Formats: sequence, structure tokens, C-alpha cells
Amino acid sequence: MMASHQVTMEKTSARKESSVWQGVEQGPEDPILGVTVAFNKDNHPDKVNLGVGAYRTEEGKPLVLDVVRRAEAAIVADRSVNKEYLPIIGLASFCKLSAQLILGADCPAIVEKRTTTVQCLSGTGSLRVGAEFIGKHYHQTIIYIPDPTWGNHNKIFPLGGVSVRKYRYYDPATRGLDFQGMMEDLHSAPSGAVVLLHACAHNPTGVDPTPEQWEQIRRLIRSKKQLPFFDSAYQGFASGSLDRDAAPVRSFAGDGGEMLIAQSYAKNLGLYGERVGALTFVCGSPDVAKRVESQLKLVIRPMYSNPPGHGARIVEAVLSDKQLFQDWTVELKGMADRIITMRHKLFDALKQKGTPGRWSHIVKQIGMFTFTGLNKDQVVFMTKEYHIYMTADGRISMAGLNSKNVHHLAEAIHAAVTRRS
Ligand code: PLA
Repeated sequence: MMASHQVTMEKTSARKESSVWQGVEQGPEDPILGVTVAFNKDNHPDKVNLGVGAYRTEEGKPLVLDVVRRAEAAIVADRSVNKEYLPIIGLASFCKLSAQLILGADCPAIVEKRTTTVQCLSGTGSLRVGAEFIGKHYHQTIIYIPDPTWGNHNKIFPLGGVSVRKYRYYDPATRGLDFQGMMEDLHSAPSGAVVLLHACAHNPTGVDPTPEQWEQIRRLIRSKKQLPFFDSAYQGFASGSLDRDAAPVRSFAGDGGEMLIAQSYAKNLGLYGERVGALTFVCGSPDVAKRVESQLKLVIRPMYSNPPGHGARIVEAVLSDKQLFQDWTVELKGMADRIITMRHKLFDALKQKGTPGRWSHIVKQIGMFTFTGLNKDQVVFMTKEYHIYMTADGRISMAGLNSKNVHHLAEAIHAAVTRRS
């Protein structure tokens, strides 16, 4: 008995002390998704999660869109739908509809068959596949990303063999666009460089160029023969209109030049966890598009083989059915409008309290986020004292606000600004 007990002890301690992974260091939490981890550990009844950009209803609950429920019910009822592997590039009809959604069905590049679209694992996966393709097949392996940008851009591109450089984008003094800085930096970026552009609702700043500024950006990028790579994660979320939010992408596609677009259905269809998105290449000729597609398959096959079916079938159903599509636009506008209402409620609450500082950017900024201008110390204070969770850069997800918690947030901001400046 004693002997076997001893053996067990030895085994246990051996397991504790020696591991081939002994040298593995504890990694840091993700700056965005880690906020949710911390939020989940907090038991305070008034806690608020304004970290990740995930839509919440006025009741503070996640939302499954009605059109998604209807599409899913139809898919489940359809006995001809099976669980076979999809092709490497995903569901063909989904790909076609996705390109039409972002580029417009009458886009010359689509009509001339100069595009190729592959279904990917949401926006992130689309960017990742695009990065690897650029690393393998494009002569310039430098991408210029806005400063600041969605943090994951910095990590995705180097993994594809593409090094990241920054262009000026945000001016903290005006809490608006540093247009001159952006133009100067793109002007001095090398010819052929890839330029990452947020299609709309820039994350984290909520600051987009005006249509006139977009036009100047387009001309500059084309004159420098740079390659635009659009990240479209919020189509419909900025203005409430799918077409209006796609205008910058469409103007680039309309000039006949080449480009890439990564699309996500996480936010606009609320399909966060289904991981459904698309990567589109607009090419110079149908022949090139075909060869690009053949190489995209070689990138995807050893990475994850082929994409999941369910989410793509939902998108396919919504985009191909007139009624579902129409109802989607109404639901989408509802989400965008609720966020805009929250912008006004927060702004009014701060004004009423006489909170020091200028807060008009809360109503001016666009899309899911407000880049508040609160510093790290103030963010830590708000989390500790008010159980409000947000990213350390002072970004708040407006979609997490509702009539009940907006005053709590205003109180927290007021306290942070008056006590921690
Ligand atoms: N691109 C941008 C600009 C994003 O903001 C996000 C998501 C993605 C791509 C990727 O989204 P997807 O892979 O889920 O389609 N940004 C979130 C979530 C909403 C995140 O960080 O993953 C954010 O809170 O910033």
C-alpha cells in the first residue's frame, strides 16, 4: 500500500516539476477579448461591458436577428441540406452574393468577371488569408495601416509575411481625422505598398474620411500604384445603409484598379460566433482572377481545409431572398439607430453634469465605438470604482449601452475626469 502511494506521489511531483513546456511563459490576455474575461469574473450587479464590439439590445442582451432565425429555420427544415465538406473556397452562391453586397451588383469588375471571392472565417480569417496571399504572390510585402487601428491588424499581417508600417490617421487634439498627416504618409509610402483602409466606421476611433477626402485618398493611392486592402467589418453599421457604407469601396472598384476586400458578417448580421466572412480580389482581367483563385485554394487548404457551412447558408438565404433582405435592412437600421440614440444620451448626460472637457465627438463619431479620449489611468479607475469594462485605449462600445446603464457610465466618466486628471 505504502509503496504504491509513494509511487503515485512521485508521479504527481514529477508531473509538476518537469514538462517539455516548462519554459512556456504566461501570455498576456488579448487587449479586447481579455476585457470580457475580466468582466465575467466580476460579480457586481451593475457591471457594464463596453469592451468588445458586440451589439446588445436595450435590455442589455445579445441579439439574434429575426431574419437569421427565419433563415435558420428554413435551413433546418430543408432535408436536402447536408453536412458534407464545402469546397475549399466555400459556398459558391455565398461568395457571389457577398461580392455583390459590397461592390454593388452592377459593379463593372463583377460584370466583366474580374473578381474572385472566397469564403473565409469571418473578417479575421479573410484578412489572414489575404495577408498570406500577399506574402506569397505580391512584390511589395509592406502594408500601411492606420494609427491607431484594430489591434489585431498588427498581428495578422506579419504572420502572412507582410510587415506593418503606420500612417497617421487620428488627431487627438481635434478628436477627428488627421487628413493632412494621412496624405503625407501615404505620399511618402513606397510605390506598390499595400494600404489597409477601414471601409467605414473606423475602429477604434469612429472617425471616417468625408466623401471628398475619400476621393483624394483614392487618387493618391492610384497615382502611387499602391494596392488598397479594405477591411469591411461594419457595412450598414455606420449610416444604417448598406449602400452608403459601401461607397468608398465602390469608388475604388469603379476606377478599374485592383484591390482586396475582407468582409465580415459578425456585426451586420450578428453572426459573431458563426465565423462567416469573405475575401474578394478585384483583378485586372478574368484570367488573372482565375489564377488568383487557384492560388487562394493553395493558401486555404493547408490552413483549415475548407470553411464551415452553417453561417454561409444563413447569409446566402438572407441575401438571396427579397423579403429577408428587405427585413434585414430594417433590423440593421434599427441597430445603427439605437447606437446613435445612445451617443446622444451619453452626450446629454455629460452636458447635464457639467463634466469638464469637450464631448461633442461622442455624437460626431461613427459606428460601434466612441474613442473617448480617457487615458489608461482613468479607464483603470472606472473599472475599479464603477465596474465599467472597456479597452485601455479609452474606446467604448456604444452598442453595450442602454437607457439604464448610460447614466452610470456618465457618472463614472465624470468622476474619472474630475478626480483622475
Ligand atoms: N476588422 C475590424 C476593423 C474589426 O473591428 C473586427 C472585429 C474584425 C475585423 C474582425 O471581426 P470578425 O473576425 O469577428 O469578423 N473587432 C471587434 C472584435 C468587434 C474583435 O476584436 O475581435 C472589436 O471589439 O474590436
